[in-house]
Amino acid sequence: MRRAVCPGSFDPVTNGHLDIVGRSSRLFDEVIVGVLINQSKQGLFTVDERIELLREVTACYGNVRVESFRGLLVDFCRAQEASVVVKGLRAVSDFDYELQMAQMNIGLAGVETLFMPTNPLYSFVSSSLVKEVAKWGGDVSAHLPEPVLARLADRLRSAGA
Ligand code: COD
Repeated sequence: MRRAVCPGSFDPVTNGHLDIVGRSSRLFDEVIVGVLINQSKQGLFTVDERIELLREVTACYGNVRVESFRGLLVDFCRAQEASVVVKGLRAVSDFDYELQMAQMNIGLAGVETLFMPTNPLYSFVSSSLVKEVAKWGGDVSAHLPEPVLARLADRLRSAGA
């Protein structure tokens, strides 16, 4: 079985992430979305909330699973029996660091990285930028799946932003 991991923080999942997951689901038998548990970084959404949103917006793909992981990505890949990581590349600025991680991951455990060019519609979209724009009342509806948009509005309202 050809199995790939799409890893990230997903705080929250954007249309850019979803585009990569959807395209990966057509290339692999199974795609596992891996949500990093990073105790040193407080997110806007808890890991459980991110997983819930990801499950909701990927439910249309029959071969996508969402799991969390802590520690090294290559250990998660090994536990999931996946030998490929899929990463979206937005711009040259993504490339330097992504290349370093890809080379480290192949050296550590033989895990290959497949780089997928972002859909130009989402090349400037990131979770952090979307949160910042939404916080100041900007329209981010083109960049987020509908359930995420609603949850983000609720969260920012309750945070008094
Ligand atoms: N278009 C296309 N792709 C996108 C877009 C977009 N608009 N936005 C994001 N992506 C893709 C990118 O491939 C990105 O890598 C991925 O989605 C996740 O994005 P984020 O922002 O949610 O997540 P990051 O960048 O914080 O995630 C980093 C990882 C968790 C993948 C990384 O830190 C990691 O592997 N950590 C585990 C610890 C480890 O193994 N460290 C050693 C690495 S060698």
